[in-house]
Amino acid sequence: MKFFSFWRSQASFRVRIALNLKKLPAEVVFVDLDADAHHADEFRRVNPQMALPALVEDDGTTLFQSLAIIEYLEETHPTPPLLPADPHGRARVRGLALIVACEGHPPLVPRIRRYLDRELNLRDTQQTAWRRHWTVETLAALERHLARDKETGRFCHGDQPTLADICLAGHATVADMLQIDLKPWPTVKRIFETAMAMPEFAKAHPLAQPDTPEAMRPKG
Ligand SMILES: N[C@@H](CCC(=O)N[C@@H](CS)C(=O)NCC(=O)O)C(=O)O
Repeated sequence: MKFFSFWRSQASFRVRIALNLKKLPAEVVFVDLDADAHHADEFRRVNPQMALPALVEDDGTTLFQSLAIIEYLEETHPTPPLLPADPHGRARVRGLALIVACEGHPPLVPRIRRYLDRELNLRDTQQTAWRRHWTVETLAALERHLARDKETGRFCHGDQPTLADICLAGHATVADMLQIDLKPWPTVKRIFETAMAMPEFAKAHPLAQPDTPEAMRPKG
């Protein structure tokens, strides 16, 4: 498998975690979003949407959209499961995941930021306020669900990581990078810390990738 990824990409981070949890090796192809490599013909042929991640199987089957890729990995490599066995549980886990992937993440992606910058002429402070606003909204929505529901365990749904934890970890990492303290959302904070203590999550962290710029790597 070839996995097209960028260190800072939250959606790539999700697939990295799923690949690690399922112990699936993949050859990583680094696509530098900062250098606009996702707009080059070479990558456009892989994903005409020009967004990361993408996964290409050895037979050439090409997958795009992180949640679709993870669901494909779940169906082709069911162990360990990233979705619960019961329909209600699956719907809850997908619902939590979609709070992040469909609501929280889209306002933060580079093409939206580029539009705010170039078309709407928003200054840096306004753009930071935008990013913080949507990040906090999503943290609050997750917390309200997780703190209320009896299904919440060590992880978002019971005591094993699921697709919901993969998405929560990505979003909480973005919050961390925006220097948002997670204290007001204690359930999110606890689950984030539990997840990141697992090597499968920690190794997938944006600051621990081969293409992470040296200056961004944690010191010491
Ligand atoms: N919903 C998509 C998001 C894809 C996406 O927007 N990826 C970002 C990186 S996290 C990207 O490649 N953006 C390029 C751009 O916005 O120009 C998924 O989950 O895969």
